[in-house]
Amino acid sequence: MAEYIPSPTEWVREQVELYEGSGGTEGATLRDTGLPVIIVTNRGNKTGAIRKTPLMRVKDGDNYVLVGSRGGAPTNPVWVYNLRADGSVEIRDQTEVHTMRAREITDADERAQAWAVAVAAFPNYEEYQGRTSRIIPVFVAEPV
Ligand code: F42
Repeated sequence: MAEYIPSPTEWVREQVELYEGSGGTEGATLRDTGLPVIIVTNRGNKTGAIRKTPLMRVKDGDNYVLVGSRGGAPTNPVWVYNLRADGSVEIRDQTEVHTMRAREITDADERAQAWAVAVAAFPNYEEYQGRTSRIIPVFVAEPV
């Protein structure tokens, strides 16, 4: 079985530990916002190791929209490269775990629609896009 490598970022690592450790009954929101968070589990494209990334929960029908905002940082989060290489993911949404396939949205209309759903769920995404000159990558995870 592949090794699990926790995030090097302390608050992120702690959220994953609380969320996964409680089976999804604790740690499922972003700090004091009360807004729901999911945990995306996937493989690192260089290490092959298991990676777990908390993201805001953006539900679009049966799908989840994954936004590589990283707070508007100048570079993409590393998980974006992992998902571009291999879109197989497990998504934990509180106590439910779904096996899904993530693909990056490249079509402009599809991206605009998904972006609107994302901003409705987490308005800060708009501000994050304003902070960076990169186009924030957007993925959709669909049930397999
Ligand atoms: N980040 C977002 O981008 N969007 C969100 O909606 C979001 C919400 C959120 C909510 C709660 C929370 O606790 C965190 C949240 N974050 C959100 C932050 C998110 O969880 C990530 O921490 C952030 O996006 C940064 O992702 P990252 O993949 O760049 O993580 C870094 C810190 C990291 O783990 N780096 C590893 C390291 O060791 O430096 C590398 C991990 C990795 O995948 N390595 C690959 C491998 O093969 O294993 C190599 C990949 C390569 O190409 O180099």
